Amino acid sequence: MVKAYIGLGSNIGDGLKTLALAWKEIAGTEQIQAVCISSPYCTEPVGMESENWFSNAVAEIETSFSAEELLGILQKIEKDFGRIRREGDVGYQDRTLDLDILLFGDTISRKPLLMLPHPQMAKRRFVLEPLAEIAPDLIHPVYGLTVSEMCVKLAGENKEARQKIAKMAWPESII
Ligand code: PH2
Ligand code: MG
Ligand code: MG
Repeated sequence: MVKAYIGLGSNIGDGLKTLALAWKEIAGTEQIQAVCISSPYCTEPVGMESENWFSNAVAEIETSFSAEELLGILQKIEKDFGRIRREGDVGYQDRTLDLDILLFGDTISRKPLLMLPHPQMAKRRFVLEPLAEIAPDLIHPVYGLTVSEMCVKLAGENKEARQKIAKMAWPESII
């Protein structure tokens, strides 16, 4: 079994509900054991022009799937939740559900379709803060820093560190 971390995001529709249902779907998949999910966060869009703020969270799982198999499972769930990818789309689009593999054990992969660890994670507050909530001492296999240290580093760094995010709570009715 490999420990993996998944970033969940949604900025169309009821994001909290979508993330909670997607987590149930992931947790109910054979060969995946759900460990935990962070609180949800309401986050300003980064790297795209959109009026729709995101709901984001990070989940920890253990799995006997390969990273490629896990990616296939997550892409199917995205599709089942109405994610539409149009040919010719440039840049990031609003989405009902985005599921990204952030870390897959200590795997380092530079395959264009599956870069691991996720190449943008060190710059994204909406990833690092929920990840720090559930795995503050986890060491990034490339940077050799803990997630807590990465949060501190990002805070001192660039304009994306000023991305607005607010920690929320899961409504009791949905988790
Ligand atoms: N995902 C992106 C691009 N920008 N911004 C926020 N706040 N949350 C996201 O999940 C997100 C984003 C590409 O996947
Ligand atoms: Mg993403
Ligand atoms: Mg994605």
